[in-house]
Amino acid sequence: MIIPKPVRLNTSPGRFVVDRHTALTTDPAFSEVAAWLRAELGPVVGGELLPGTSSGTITLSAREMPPEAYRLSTGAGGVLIEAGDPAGAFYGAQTFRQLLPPEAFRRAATGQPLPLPAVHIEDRPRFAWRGCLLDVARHFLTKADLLRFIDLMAAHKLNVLHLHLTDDQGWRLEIRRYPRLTEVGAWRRESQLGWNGAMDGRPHGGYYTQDDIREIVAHAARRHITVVPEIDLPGHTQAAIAAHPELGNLDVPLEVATTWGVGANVLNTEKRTITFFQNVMDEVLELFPSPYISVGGDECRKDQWRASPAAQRRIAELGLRDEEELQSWMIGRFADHLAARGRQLVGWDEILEGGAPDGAVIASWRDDHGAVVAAKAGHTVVTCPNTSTYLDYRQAPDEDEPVPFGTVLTLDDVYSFEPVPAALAGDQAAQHVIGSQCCLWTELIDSPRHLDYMAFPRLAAFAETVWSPPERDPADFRQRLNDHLPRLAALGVEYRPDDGPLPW
Ligand code: TNX
Repeated sequence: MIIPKPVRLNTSPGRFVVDRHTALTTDPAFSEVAAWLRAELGPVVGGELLPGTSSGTITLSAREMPPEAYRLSTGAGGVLIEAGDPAGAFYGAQTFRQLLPPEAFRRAATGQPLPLPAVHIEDRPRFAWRGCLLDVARHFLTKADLLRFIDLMAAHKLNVLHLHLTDDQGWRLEIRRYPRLTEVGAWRRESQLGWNGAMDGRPHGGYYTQDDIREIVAHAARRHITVVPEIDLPGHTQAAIAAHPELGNLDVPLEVATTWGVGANVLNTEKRTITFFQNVMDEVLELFPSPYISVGGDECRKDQWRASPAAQRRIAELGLRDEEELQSWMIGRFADHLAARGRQLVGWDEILEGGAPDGAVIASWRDDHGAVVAAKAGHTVVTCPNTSTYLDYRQAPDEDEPVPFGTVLTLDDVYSFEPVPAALAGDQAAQHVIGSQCCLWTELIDSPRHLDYMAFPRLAAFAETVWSPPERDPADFRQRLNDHLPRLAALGVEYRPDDGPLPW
């Protein structure tokens, strides 16, 4: 039936039918949820789901309940969704939609009545951070495709979109103060076909205007998704340096990167470079209301700093031990800047290496070590170990899968992921793990179709690891997935079939 699996679900005899006469009544607190439900279901059943109390009514009702929790009762008398906040009501509405036949997910105006079984469901999420990282830097995703992806996340009750906006191969966010970041940084000549492959011969680029971002953030907010922007630094910055050579360490001009891997080009540690990025951050903060802002901090190669007299002078002047501490000092400047504006810095686990600033949220991707160290040091932690959550890795060791990248990560691997590291089991520090995210890096994912194929159905399995209670039953999940795949198909998602790859 439902994915992610609800905490409690009881079925009883009887059913209800949503049709063009069905009414929808809401507590004023949930009027946005009601509007969403009307927009999704109205066209399918050929009605408007107007307020009223006809024989068949869907009711959204406010109760004292924990954040994001809901109760859903359906039966001959109608549908009752109870929640304590709009997020809970929204999740109740999402579950309600999954009780309907898959046709409920279509865009066609079939006008057909939609039956649903009688159930009683009580549900609430296990974790507060149920995320998905999307890399729009390596390959740009248009606004329309991004809005659609947000809808798909919401259908799986995910609530954080970690948007990786900048990298060596592209800068995807308009910054009014520094237009060259997108004029130059958003475009590249061509890129590698595979990891070490030939060039594809296709120029690539694109960026979001600030108006686009406002629309994306508002669309996500209506679906109870927080967009956490990432401006990755001091590594992964070649596109920015291509646009503004004064940010780099070399005197030679650079172009936006056209190859994959961990680049050698990193920001210099001049005061004006830090000011530059603080100014960038100020525009980011205006656009993204998220309490969390990521400055990346991953995979920063230190060779250029080792070779740079200016960086070495900076180390001496600050009394630092080495380049790791220099990176920490730099990250610290952004932590302070964000904290003074009421936001919390997010960084990858590498920022622990030279000491992470107090209050930093650690996104731990390499293995559990960083997560364990960070949690024990009192940091808030989001886990996303690549070996369990990287959906850019292929789903089977099959030559018909798309050009391989990383290791193999099957649907079962994702389903069996436990967000709290085993080394923290039973430890007080486990409380610092606020959730997890799956990650879609897009070096080799160059189209929305390819993104669908890599994301689904594994994202559905991931959603269950962060929403549902920790017990897992793979056979039960497979059965529910059989109900779920037709929903994805009705939504037009080109998911990977369970019995083998589509040939790519
Ligand atoms: C590592 S995860 C990266 C990304 C790559 C990814 C590919 C992380 C913080 N850095 O830059 O895209 O691997 O799977």
